[in-house]
Amino acid sequence: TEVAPGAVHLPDWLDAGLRRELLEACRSWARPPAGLRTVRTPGGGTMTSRQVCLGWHWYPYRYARTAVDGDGTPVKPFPAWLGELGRRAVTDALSAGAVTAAYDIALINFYGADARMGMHRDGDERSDAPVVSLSLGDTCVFRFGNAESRTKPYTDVELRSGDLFVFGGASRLAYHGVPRVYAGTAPPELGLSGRLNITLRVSGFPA
Ligand code: MD5
Ligand code: FE
Repeated sequence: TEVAPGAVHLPDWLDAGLRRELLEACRSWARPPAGLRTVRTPGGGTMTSRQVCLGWHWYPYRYARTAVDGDGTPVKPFPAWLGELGRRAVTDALSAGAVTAAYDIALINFYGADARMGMHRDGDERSDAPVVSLSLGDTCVFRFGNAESRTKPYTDVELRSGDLFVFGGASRLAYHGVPRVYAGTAPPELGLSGRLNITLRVSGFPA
């Protein structure tokens, strides 16, 4: 389903094996060093999701090679298999033959029952390649807005465990957020309490 130009939602895209493998990988990435952390914004705010990065470490509002706002250790490497998954996601969501530069960043956010993400734009990368978003665990409301302001018009979409969302083209710099997570809605067989969102991005930075 195309939610906006360049924004494509493919529900239930991940197969059962990949869901389990991704969750297991997230559990290992979450461990120290350079593991899951709470992000503090310069204005004194605290993000309610907790985050771990691969490839490049995001902190408000730039990237580094070490967990500068965590334990200071080198960011974990971005695995090749995750990049291949990103390319397959783009091929499936956009017109066949869509090409994109190599994915080299993963930002993984863990949402407990009370976690939210305020309306924001992802503008710290130097590439206009589509962002690939994969969801596991609890269902959430994903609010997809416009490129001009944090306010209306926006479209609310429910993202469920196994869903793929690709944000490219005119949607790449749109405001978006997660106003609510539905606690206890994760498929029981996954064994995840809460929600995981994995975004794959192209940095456009010199290696
Ligand atoms: C989430 N994560 O559900 C969302 C899904 C984040 C974040 O927002 O920054 O980790 S990814 C949504 C996204 C990413 C890039 C562009 C656009 C949406 N967009 O153009 O709407 O936890
Ligand atoms: Fe975002």
